[in-house]
This record gives sequence, structure tokens and C-alpha cells, in this order.
Amino acid sequence: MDFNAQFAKDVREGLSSEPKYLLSKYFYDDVGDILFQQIMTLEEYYLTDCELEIFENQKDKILSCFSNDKGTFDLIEFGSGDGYKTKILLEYFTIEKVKFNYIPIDISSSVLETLSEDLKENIPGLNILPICDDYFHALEELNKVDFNKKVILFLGSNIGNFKGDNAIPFLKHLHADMNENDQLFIGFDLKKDPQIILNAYNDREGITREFNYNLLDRINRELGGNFDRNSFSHYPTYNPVTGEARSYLVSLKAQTVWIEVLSQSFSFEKWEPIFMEVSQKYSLQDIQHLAKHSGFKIDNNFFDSRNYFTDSLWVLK
Ligand code: AVJ
Repeated sequence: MDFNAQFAKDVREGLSSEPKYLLSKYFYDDVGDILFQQIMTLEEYYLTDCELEIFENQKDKILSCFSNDKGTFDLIEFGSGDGYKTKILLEYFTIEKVKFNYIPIDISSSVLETLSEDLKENIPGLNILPICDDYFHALEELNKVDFNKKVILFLGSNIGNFKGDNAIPFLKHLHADMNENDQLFIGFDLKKDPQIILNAYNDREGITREFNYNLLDRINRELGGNFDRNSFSHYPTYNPVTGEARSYLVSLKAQTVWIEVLSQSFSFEKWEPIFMEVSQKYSLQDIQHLAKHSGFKIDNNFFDSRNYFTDSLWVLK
């Protein structure tokens, strides 16, 4: 069997830990990409709508922040996915005849290909340079050959997959790869009515549950596992004190799972959880704290009309 050695290693580590965990970055295989796109259209998953509203209503202000000098700039997007929201900005910038290049970076090649084809067809005249790579590797390679001002987009509260201060090393690394006039435009899901947050991760259609189950299926498919998804229940939580939305898969019985590629079995006690994902929520103070401790200064915060979400524009301190 041809398998991803890093995935195998991370699964072994996670399932050997106490408490057990899996890494949420592995949600996004071809099936997971589609499920996440479905999540973004859910009534309960307000995050996407908020960011769309911010872009729709404030694109002129956003543009004037990005292109304050007259030169060409690079719009670099980390984890572009299907670029659904970014398209609003790309269309507007193109209509306004702004000189910029769009550089989406994603580890999923299928998602990048779909995005490039879509954009080439629907936004003629757009300069697009997709890079299929790890974010930092791509950015460092880019820095060697390209000296345009860079605006880095990290949207959708993707940063929330780091719990609390764990985002700081990531942000510091980003800081180290940025030059004086570069900007970081970063989406944060804000603390709000805890029930609204919990519902976003506990949708009635069960797509989020499916998204979590898919990682068990992926282990079965790629690593020769024999997980029975029906003997796990999906349990999402939100803690308003820490701002952490978490999801777990809880074993409904004592059971043993065999993973062929690892030649190893993992036993679960009845009610033993696997921690699957954290989606951190932030106060404005939390955001201020992250910026300060990673060497950035907040230049501007853009909010939706309900103040559920902010896209925060950061510059080097
Ligand atoms: C893509 C990490 C922003 O945490 O809200 C959606 C992923 N997980 N529903 C999030 C996700 C369950 C999402 N991020």
C-alpha cells in the first residue's frame, strides 16, 4: 500500500496518547474538502456569511488599505480552499484595475486546480500563481525571487485551529518571513452567545459529524484501519471561559481498532474520547494579545454587522 508516512506517524502518536487525539489538518482529503464546502453553506455555520458580508460591504476600504503605494502587490492566501469569499475581492480589484498578483497556497492540489480553473474562466485578466505546498516553505521560496509588497490572507478563522497562545509561534514564524511594508489580513471568529457557537459545530443535518467521521474513514482507506464509525458518537463542546469549541468522537463501547500500516492495534475503553479539533474563539483583547506577543500591530479591524467576526489587518510593529 502506498501511504503518507507522516499521516501514519501522526495517527500512531495521537492514538497512543492519553487522552487520545487526531490532528484536524487531516480532515481535508478529497472527501473532507467537499464536506467542508458543505459546512460553509450551512445555516448554523455563520463564519462564512460574516466574512462574505465584510468583503461585500467594505471591499473599497479593504482595497485602499492593501494598495496604499502605487506598485504591484502580491495577494498571498494561506489555505485558499475554493476561494469562494476571496473571489469578491479579486473581482473588485480586477474591475478597479489594481496591479496585483493572486498567489493561493494550499496543500490540497485538487482544491487548487479547481480554484485556478474557475478563476481563469470567471475573472479574465487576473494574474494567478497557485502554489501547492506547505505555507512557510512556499513563502520562503517566494521571498527569494519576488520583491513585491505582500499582503498575506489567512481567512475564515483558520488560526482557530491553534488553541489560545499556541498560535504565537506560528504568527512569529510568519512575522520572520515578512518585510517592513507587508501586511497580514487575518480572520478571527469572536466570542459571542455560546449557543450560537455550539450550534455552528453541531448542525442539524449532521454534516459536521460526517466531517469528523471522515477522518476515521480516511484512516481506514489510507492506512488499512478497521474503525467502525457507528461505534463512536460525535460530541461537540464550547467553553465560554476559554473560548474553545472542541469536538470529540466518543467510543460507545470497549473496542480494539487495528491499523494495518502501523501493524498495531489501539484499544478504547467504553466512553473514551478522541479529541478531534479545537476552533478557538476570541475577544478583541485576545486578538490584541496575540498581535502584541508575535511582533505585530493592529492597523484596522473590519467587522460584520452583528459583530460576530473580524478580519484584522496587521502590520509589523
Ligand atoms: C476551517 C478551521 C476555520 O474551525 O470553524 C468547521 C473547520 N470544523 N466545522 C472551524 C471546521 C468543523 C473550521 N476552520
